[in-house]
Amino acid sequence: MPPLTTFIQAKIKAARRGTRRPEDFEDGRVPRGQRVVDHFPVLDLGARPKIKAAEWRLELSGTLEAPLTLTWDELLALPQTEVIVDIHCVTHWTRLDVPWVGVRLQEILKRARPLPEASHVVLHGADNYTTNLPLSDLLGDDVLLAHRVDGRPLPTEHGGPVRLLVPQRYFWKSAKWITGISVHTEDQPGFWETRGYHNAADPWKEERYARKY
Ligand SMILES: Nc1nc2c(c(=O)[nH]1)N[C@H]1C(S)=C(S)[C@@H](COP(=O)(O)O)O[C@H]1N2
Ligand SMILES: [Mo]
Repeated sequence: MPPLTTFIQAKIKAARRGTRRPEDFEDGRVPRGQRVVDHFPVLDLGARPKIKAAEWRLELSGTLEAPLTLTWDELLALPQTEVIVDIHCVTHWTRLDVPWVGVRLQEILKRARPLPEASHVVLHGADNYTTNLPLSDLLGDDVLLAHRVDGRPLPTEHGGPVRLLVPQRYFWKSAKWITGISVHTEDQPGFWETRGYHNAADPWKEERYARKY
């Protein structure tokens, strides 16, 4: 990988080549600095682990009263939720009205019972990717362990069989191939957060990078 500054600058330059449709931001629907795309870009570290649904496990560990491991069958047996949400990537693309199906993370957390001092989580992908969020960011009704998108099973390149979906944050917070959620009493910056990305990642505040590039 080239030095990070070069890498981020190249991404920003590429994104600026795109154009925005005025009608998308006039109604306040698209955050500043984003442009709407009609396709579904694939972005990751390149490993793309192939996980069979029957072999997928999600381990909830850390500051919990009832740590647990969830299987695919257990996930499907929980109440299923559909959300239609816009997703915003820090590399400046936005996809509108993306339909997802999955289980609300609050359902799982309810079972694992975070202890009173639990405040932050680290999301772990099977490719060793990590990203961090405050526990409170995961309690929204639109935060899913998603296993379907666009009316079909979540494809491997988008994090299938199961990924996290956190629509209220830039998309790097939505860990693909999710296999672990560790709950902590302190914040622990993840892969991109230790490499210059903003810790909080709210697209409506343009929290892209920890410093200006
Ligand atoms: N496990 C894992 N999750 C990941 C990543 C990754 O490299 N590994 N990349 C993140 C980034 S930077 C983005 S923009 C989105 C891209 O998701 P997509 O490929 O489905 O568009 O996944 C996020 N989740
Ligand atoms: Mo990203």
